[in-house]
Amino acid sequence: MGTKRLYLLNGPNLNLLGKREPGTYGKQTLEDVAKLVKDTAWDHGYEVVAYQSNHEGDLVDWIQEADGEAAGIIINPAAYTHNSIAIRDAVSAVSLPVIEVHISNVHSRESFRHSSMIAPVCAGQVVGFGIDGYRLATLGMIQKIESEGRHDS
Ligand code: DHK
Repeated sequence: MGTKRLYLLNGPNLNLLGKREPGTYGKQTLEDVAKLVKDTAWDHGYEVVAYQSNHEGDLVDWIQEADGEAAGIIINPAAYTHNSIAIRDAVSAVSLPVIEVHISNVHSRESFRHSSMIAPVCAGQVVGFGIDGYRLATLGMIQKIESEGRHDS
């Protein structure tokens, strides 16, 4: 059981949202993403802890930290999606639902983006809806938590 709190984790280069390849990732910033998730969660009585790092180990640490602190994790592992056994193992190690988000449609891009190391151990994946994917993931996560009775306060 977890509290009515979600962790929002974003991986490498997502601190550059808004200026990074706007044709692919849009013009909105990481602050906009955090606000969207926080507002969506708040409407359903959930709070959000949001972190971003360019370092794999930070993401592993926060996934571990979320166990006991949160009821679910929404993560965009960014480039680590495609190669991180460490993040996959961390997701497998915690007893929380995890939803993977990608802003772009990774399946219409280079072939190395088509596979995810993390998705097979996640509860679900949202891909290709721009930053609105984070809102959709938040709603899906809350629905899952509530229907499975995973929160305790
Ligand atoms: C973000 C990245 O930084 C890429 O490395 C992934 C993902 C796709 C996204 O669409 O959010 O391949």
